[in-house]
Amino acid sequence: MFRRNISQVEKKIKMNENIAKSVSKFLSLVLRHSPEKIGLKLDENGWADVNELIAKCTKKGNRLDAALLDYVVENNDKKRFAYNEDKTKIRASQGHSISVELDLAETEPSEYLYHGTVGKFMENIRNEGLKKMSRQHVHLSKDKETATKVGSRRGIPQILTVRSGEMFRDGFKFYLSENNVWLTDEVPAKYIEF
Ligand code: HQG
Repeated sequence: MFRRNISQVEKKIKMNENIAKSVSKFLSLVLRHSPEKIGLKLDENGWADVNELIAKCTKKGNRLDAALLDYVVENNDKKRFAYNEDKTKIRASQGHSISVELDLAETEPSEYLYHGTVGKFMENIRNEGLKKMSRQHVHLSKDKETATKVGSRRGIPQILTVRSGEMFRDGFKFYLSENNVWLTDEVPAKYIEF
């Protein structure tokens, strides 16, 4: 009896995790790439009005309320989303393909940062370095473990070491997103250890 209750609780937790994951995916879509999918407008700094977001997601069949949004913001594995101070607005902390001004302060990086990618991109990266591709920045990780996870999204991960300290001394700018992802405009191949 007791064991059955535990397994029901476990099932419920799993169900809630799945819901939170699908909300996170949907929020990534509308807050980073395609707000127009639900008729949402972001301001120039990437902020969406919380009430408008909830209403428009729900209207499009992705049921959302303030409590679920709070849960996702709080428990998201990468803390992808953040509220403003009075919680009337929300935005993605990084990863945009649409042009937004995140107003991040320039930050001095550690001597090395890491980038996780996959084999099929290596030849291009050797030739032309790391490019933003469809996003607003090149994304770098502070440790190899995180970079490995990033690379694994696409296949067998290949980890590149970026000489970020040297880049910074040479005048390249670095930014740290609110959820601790390092961002820069490009990484020329000469700063990459393959
Ligand atoms: C590759 C996730 C050919 C690059 C992650 C990557 C991250 C090149 C892909 C965030 C290239 C772009 C971003 C070049 C770079 N030629 N390929 N010159 N330069 N590439 O998804 O860094 O879970 O835009 O190696 O955790 O993989 O969504 O960038 O494989 O933080 O929150 O082109 O997305 O975060 O892919 O990932 P992406 P990324 P979330």
